[in-house]
Order: sequence, then structure tokens, then C-alpha cells
Amino acid sequence: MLNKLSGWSDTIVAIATAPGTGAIATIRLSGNDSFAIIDKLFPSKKISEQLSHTIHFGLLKLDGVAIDEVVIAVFKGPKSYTGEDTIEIGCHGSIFIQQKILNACTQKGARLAKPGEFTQRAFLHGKMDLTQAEAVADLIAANTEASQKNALNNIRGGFSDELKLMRDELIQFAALIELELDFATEDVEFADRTKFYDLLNRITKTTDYLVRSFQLGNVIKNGVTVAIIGKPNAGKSTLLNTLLNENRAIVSDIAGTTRDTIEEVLNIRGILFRLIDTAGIRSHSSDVIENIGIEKSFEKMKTADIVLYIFDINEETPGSLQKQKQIFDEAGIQYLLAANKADISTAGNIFSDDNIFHISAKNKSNIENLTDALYEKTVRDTLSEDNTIITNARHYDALVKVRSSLSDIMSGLDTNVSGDLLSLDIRSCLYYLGEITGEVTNEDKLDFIFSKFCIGK
Ligand SMILES: Nc1nc2c(ncn2[C@@H]2O[C@H](COP(=O)(O)OP(=O)(O)OP(=O)(O)O)[C@@H](O)[C@H]2O)c(=O)[nH]1
Ligand SMILES: [Mg+2]
Repeated sequence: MLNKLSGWSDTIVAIATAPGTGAIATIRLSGNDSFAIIDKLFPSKKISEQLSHTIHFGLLKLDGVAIDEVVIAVFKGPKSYTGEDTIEIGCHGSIFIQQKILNACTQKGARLAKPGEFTQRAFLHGKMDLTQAEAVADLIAANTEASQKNALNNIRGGFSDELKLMRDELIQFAALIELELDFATEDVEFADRTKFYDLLNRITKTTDYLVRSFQLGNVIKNGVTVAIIGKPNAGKSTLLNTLLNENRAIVSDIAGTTRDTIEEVLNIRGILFRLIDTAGIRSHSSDVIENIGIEKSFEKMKTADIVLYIFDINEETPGSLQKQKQIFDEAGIQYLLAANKADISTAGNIFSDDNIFHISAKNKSNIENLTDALYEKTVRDTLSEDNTIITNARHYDALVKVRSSLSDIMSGLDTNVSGDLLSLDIRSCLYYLGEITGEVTNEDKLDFIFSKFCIGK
């Protein structure tokens, strides 16, 4: 596969630290000429003659003119991130200096790196498989405890190791079944069918689990959308402010205060919850703007992962609440019910249902139970550190195809189809498994995947 992929033998350079001014910045070179290029820019010591994993302090100069005092770190391939000879230049963090050093490197023969090209090279040199490379991008983008843990687990091969093992076992069976084809006239069975069924069942179980985990993975990566819905004056905006612990939305006793939706992010136990405060829903309003707001509330209600339905305990009747629940149930909407203004409740315990949270948004009482329930309902207890979780749509698509080719193999076995048909299905299963880890790939696909990375990584 590697020799089919071109254009990766030249030396690339990029600023690896965030764009802008900082105390220090890192510029990274990778490729065959990294040491030759740095030798032209760092006259005080021959870097090409230094040991790997050493650092060197001195002046970086372009054609005799000093640019900056720098620290050079040396990594000799294959013991580097990319697997190639790599230099990391630590310089002062002025944008001007960073740019000058970058230009000096290109003048001496390096080419500007494309996004993700360092990681792409690491993959091409076998330093990591594709799922690990993708986890690098996920780790850089991680913004919560859960997404960071999951990406780190995947970088360390957590999920691809499992797939590779299954693929290897399947390859062995494929070989035996194909061997049987050579002896077709003799009616021999090299591949033990009971063991084969056993393996297929194991792969199916794991694939099913991984496919299911995608939903949860999506939650970890993209968060949970929560629409706060209710009648005017129920206390939706007050609840939003209380959850966020800041006065984000305008609160007033005038019904119809919130017109447009307001979105804010809340972190509950490492998961991002996108809270959406909406316009109160009522059936008759002559206000055009309010009606547009109400339309939007319905839209948000339909697209949210969960609806937080809040009502004024003194205004709501059990009958109308029942109707509301029916609407949610019929539309397949997940919801939580919050009876608000419990601090001035005159309603006694007519809403004594266990599934209703009695809160006071204004006095911030019983709010923690509500956030706990939000977490439980959406993230559930499936989320644990050791569980492998799929967050990548590309992996998900391939796994769904793995799953369908597994069904084909199984039904082929059940109906005793000929070995050549069976081996076609096994090959397609192997293909999709290999596509996930990058054992089967092509240049366009790789370019697409790595183009989503940052430059310098
Ligand atoms: N006593 C009491 N009053 C509350 C509570 N929560 C909200 N309120 C009051 O109820 C009124 C309406 O609150 P909002 O948060 O603006 O209600 P809303 O649901 O956002 O209303 P709209 O935006 O008009 O749909 C305000 O006067 C709040 O102070 C509560 O828990 N207890
Ligand atoms: Mg409001």
C-alpha cells in the first residue's frame, strides 16, 4: 500500500503551536532533509551529527543574519512522531519571528506542510493506524473530560486493537475456506464450521456493541441538546439562568418575555449540554413576533435530544399536563417534567408523580436532582472509561457494512452456499474492517481525512 502513495518523501515544515503571539512557539520539520536544512540555519553546531532525543541551544541564522535564540530538539527516524527525521525549533513566540523562521526553512528546501500532514506521515510510516491518527485530531478538539478520555483511549489503540484481532482471525478462516476451493472435487472441510460460527458470533457481538456505542459517542463529542419548553411565565428563563449560574436571559412577570431562542452550554459531569431557552408556548397570541418565537420553540422541541418541560405548579392542571405528556409520547420525544415555583405552591400534592421534579428555579432548590436526571436519561450508565466508544461517522458507516456482510456470511453458511460465494462475503467483511483501521485505503480517502486536521499536526 505504501509505495502507491506518493509525495511524502520531501521535507515539510509548519508552525505547530497556536497562531498568534505567545511566550514561545514551536516550528516543526519532518523528512529526509530536516537535518541538512537545520545545519544551514544553525551554524554553532552540526545538528546532523548530534544524538537523537537531544536538545541544543544557539542562534538561528539565515545567511549569516541572526533571527532568534532557539532551542533545537532532534528526533532521528524512525524514533519520532512521524517516523522520519524530525526537528523541533523552540523560538520566541512573536508572529514575526515565527514567520521568519518558517521562511528560512522553506528557503533552504522545506515545503509548507498541509493540514494533518505530520500525522498522515506517521500513519504512512506505520507509527499508528488510521483510528489512532483520527483520535489525534479528536484529542486536539477535545473540550470535555469525557471527549478527552475517549480520544486518549483511542490514541492508545483501545478500539483498533480489538478490530485488528478480529480481522486477523477472520483472515485465517478466509484462507482455509479458499484452500477448500482448491480441493473442491474432494469435498474436504479445512475450516471447522463450529469454530467459524463461534468467531462470527463474537465479531457480530462486538460490532453490534460498537454500532450502538456511536449514539453515546456522538453525545460525548457533540453534546446533548436540551430544549426548555413550557407556557409563558412558567419560569424557563429563570431556570436557564439558575442552571448556568448567571443572568443570561431576561426574566420578567410579563408573559411572552422570551421571543427568540437563547442557547448556552452547561457541563454536567464532563458532558456538554446545550441548553435552549425558548419562547413560551400558548395557543392564542396576536403578537406576530411572539408567534414566530413559538414556531421556533416547536422546531427546537423536535430536534432536541431531550425536552425539559417546565410548568408553574400553581397554574397547571393534571389534565393539561397529561395532554402534554401524550403529545411528547406520540412524537417520540424524550422529556423530563419540572413543576416550578414549588416555593409558593398552593397546589398541595396533585403532581405527586415520581417522574416530576418539584423545583424552584428562582430559589435554586432541587436543581441538582434535575441535572442528575438529565445526565442519567441521556448519557446513562453505559459511559465508563474502559468502554470502547465510537465517535467517528466514518467508523460507524464501515461498521454498519461489516455488520451486513456478517449477516451475509452467516446466511451463506446456513444455506450451505458454495465456497467461492462464501469467500466473497468474507472478503467484503475483511475489506470494511480494514477500512476502519486503514489497512485498506487509498490516497483520496487519506487526503480527505487528514485535511480536517490542524496545520502543524
Ligand atoms: N416564586 C417563584 N417565581 C418564579 C420562579 N421561577 C420563575 N419565577 C417568576 O416567574 C416569572 C416568569 O419567569 P420567566 O423565567 O421570565 O418565565 P419564562 O417561562 O421564561 O416566560 P416567557 O419567556 O415569557 O415564556 C418571573 O417573575 C420570575 O421571577 C420560582 O421558582 N418561584
Ligand atoms: Mg423566558
